[in-house]
Amino acid sequence: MSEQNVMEIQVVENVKKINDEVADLNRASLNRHGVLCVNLMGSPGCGKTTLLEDTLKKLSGAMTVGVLTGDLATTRDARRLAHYTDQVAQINTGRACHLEANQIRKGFDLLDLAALDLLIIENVGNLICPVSWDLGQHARVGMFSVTEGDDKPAKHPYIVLASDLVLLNKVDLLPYVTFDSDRFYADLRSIRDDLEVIQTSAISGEGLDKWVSWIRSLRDI
Ligand SMILES: Nc1nc2c(ncn2[C@@H]2O[C@H](COP(=O)(O)OP(=O)(O)OP(=O)(O)O)[C@@H](O)[C@H]2O)c(=O)[nH]1
Ligand SMILES: [Mg+2]
Repeated sequence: MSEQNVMEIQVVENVKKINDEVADLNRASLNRHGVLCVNLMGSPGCGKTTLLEDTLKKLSGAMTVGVLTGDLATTRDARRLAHYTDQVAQINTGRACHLEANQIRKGFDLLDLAALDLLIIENVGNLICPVSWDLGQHARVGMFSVTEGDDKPAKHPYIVLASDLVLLNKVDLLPYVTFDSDRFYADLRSIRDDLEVIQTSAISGEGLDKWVSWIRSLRDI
């Protein structure tokens, strides 16, 4: 291995170490303000923002919810969510495929943490990169959808390993797509047999109450 390669590996390791330190600072700030933080991760278009729109509607009046939403290039998700909360900010990552802890720290300045009960981070649509970057969240949620294919847990085991809950979204489309639920669950169980899975649909509303109850139960931990 050349000297240059060794240097490159060290740089990446240092960046990850700094990220983890900032993530710990984020967690401390959240704890100081009594804010529960959930990091929602899933592929592009699996339905993250739609789920958050429904979540904000369901939690309206019960919890004050803020959202930091990550996207490469647009403010569209933040604009959608701004219909339901004024505690929302968009983080544009440029070419980066995930959010990092320092971006969340800067995002805190755009929100009133003291006013929040819950902060949800919508990570950049990607099943791989977000998994490796601690943001200071208390829980990670991995989201799949039936239109992506039943092989995604097997092909992306690290999001399964890192998640505290998995959502399987767009189940209203099951009659119309080729998706073998048995295979999906067998693969997922072979990676983590203890992991809770909630099937959700923005169209039928299936699973949304369960999802909201899961969030509420986190506050009791
Ligand atoms: N049939 C069906 N469509 C859904 C469901 N949830 C979301 N969609 C649709 O899927 C598309 C993508 O939804 P978004 O919520 O924007 O997905 P996202 O994961 O936030 O996408 P990115 O932020 O680009 O990664 C939209 O056309 C939604 O209307 C669902 O449960 N069922
Ligand atoms: Mg989105």
